[in-house]
Formats: sequence, structure tokens, C-alpha cells
Amino acid sequence: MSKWIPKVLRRRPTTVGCVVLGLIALVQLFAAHGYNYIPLEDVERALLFAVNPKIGKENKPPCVYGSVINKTKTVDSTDLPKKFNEFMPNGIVSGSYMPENCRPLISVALLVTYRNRQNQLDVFVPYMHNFLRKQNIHYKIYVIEQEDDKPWNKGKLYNIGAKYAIADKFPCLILHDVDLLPLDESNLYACLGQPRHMSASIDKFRFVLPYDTLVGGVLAISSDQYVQINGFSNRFNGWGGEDDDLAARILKHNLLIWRLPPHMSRYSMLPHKQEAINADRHKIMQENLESSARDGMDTVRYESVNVKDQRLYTLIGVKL
Ligand code: BGN
Repeated sequence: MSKWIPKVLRRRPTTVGCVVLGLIALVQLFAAHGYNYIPLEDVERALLFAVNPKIGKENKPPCVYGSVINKTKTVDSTDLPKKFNEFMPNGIVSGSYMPENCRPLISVALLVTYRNRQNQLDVFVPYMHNFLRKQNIHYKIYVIEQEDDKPWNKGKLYNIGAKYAIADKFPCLILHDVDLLPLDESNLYACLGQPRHMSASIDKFRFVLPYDTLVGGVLAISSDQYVQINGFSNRFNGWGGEDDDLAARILKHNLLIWRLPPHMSRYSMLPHKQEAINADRHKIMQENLESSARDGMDTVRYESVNVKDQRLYTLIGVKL
């Protein structure tokens, strides 16, 4: 080997490869986690205060939220429960919880789309009740299960779930992947004045937001805004794209995508195998951008829906 090649590079290609990969990983690790977000001091003002009109007017002091968004406790990914714990909390009826000592100013419906991931649901549901009960909000968990063998259609499931939650008079919808667990207690589950991408910092993506218009994972959107954009396209079968299409709908309606600071937006992703990828997703998204046909919550078609009130969540079983 020529003596002009520095000694450090006079190694086997695999060694050089490993060093290069290691350097890339290091650069990524220290890369700016930068994304635009609402500064902590403005978060309270950005909250959408709206309660479900169905909840009775109780003579309790109003709940406070400043103490929630200023919490500093963070769960370490490695401390997350791996298995279903025997968590059987009191005070939860059909997946719904009301704060005990104060009158909530915020009601949210958590919509969780689901199929065939029982072990994740068994961790997710108790974890979320534990997490949300500390937030002074009124909430209800809906699990929308696709009960057929057709290709997975997350957009349709969300559209159907949203119809039910809106009929139940929830003013704020939180669209939630079943494999994402929030780590920061300050991550208040609430809508903001604009659609809010909540899962900006996921461990699987090394806590870096992959791109600015990502709205997949966990998104909080007011029921009014969901209706305004007519929800998701029903045309995406299989994995991917439906969330990017939703982002396009949000922006087309002159709405914005807001986020909270990274230290409030961390999530851990439960391991799972990759769903079948939709090879047509780019094409469908392009067609949707150019089309003026109505396609969304108000045109969603399905074979049957079966609603079952269970203790820790309301199950909306759907055959597409
Ligand atoms: C993107 C997917 C999203 C997914 C994120 C994060 C597409 C492009 C379709 C036009 N988008 O690449 O659906 O949420 O990754 O995993 O595939």
C-alpha cells in the first residue's frame, strides 16, 4: 500500500466502513434536534380549553394545567413495562375518566387504531390510563379495531372513530398509534389552537423529527378542524402515506402544524414488525392533490360497525 495513504486508512475495507458508519452515527447523535415549537412560556395560552358538554356541572374548583406542563419527570425507555401489568384502576368507566378533585377545562377523545397487536394493547391501555389520570383532563379512550383480513386502512378507521367521538361531543381528538408511549409527564394531552403533532421526538428515530410535515404517530386536532379538513382520505390501503396526505389537507385549509418543545414530546416505540407497505402510496397522494372529488370522513364506507363498552376502553369493531 502506498506510503502516501495515511496510516489510519491503511486498514481492511470493513474496518474503514465501520469507522465511517460510527462517525455518521456520532454526527447524527449530536445533530440539532431542531424543529420549530411553541416556547414553554406560551404553551398555556395556546391550549384549546373546551369540555364535553355532556359532563355535568360540578361545584369544584377549576383544574389547573400549568402544574402539568411544568412537570419534569420523564420515564426512561428502559423502565417501560414490557408486559401487561395487573392495573385495574378505579374511576374508569368505558375507558373514560374524570378528575376527582377539580372541574376539568379540557376533554379529549383518544382514538387508537388497532389490529392484531394484543401484546401492545395490553401495555398501552394501562400505561395511558396511568399517564393521563395525572393530567387533570377529562378523557375517553376509543380503540378502533379493523376486524377483517382486508388491507389495513388507518384513514378509514380514524374517520369512523372520529364520527363516534364527535357524536359523543368530544371537542378534541387525539389520534394515537398503539405502539407509542409518551415519556414526559409534561406532555399534556390537549388540543392547541392549531393541529398539534405530539410525537415529535421518538426513540426509534433517535429523538429526531424525521421531517417537518410529519403528522403520523400522535396528532391532536380539534373536532371542528377534523370536520373542516374532512378527516383522512379513505384511499390508502396498507402502510404509509395516509398521514402525509392528512398533512397536505391540513395545510391546504390554511391550518398549521404546531409542536411543543422536544423535552415535552418524547415517546418510546414498542417493537413490532413492519406492516405491508402500500406501493401505491405516492401515486394516491399525487392523485389526491390534483383531485377535487370528495373523499374523507363524510364519504367513508364500511360493511359493519360494532361498539362495545369495555371497562378500560370503548371498542369500535369495524369490518371494512
Ligand atoms: C414516511 C411515510 C409516512 C410515515 C413516516 C414515518 C410515505 C410517503 C407517502 C407519499 N410516508 O415515509 O406514512 O408515517 O414515514 O414512519 O411513505
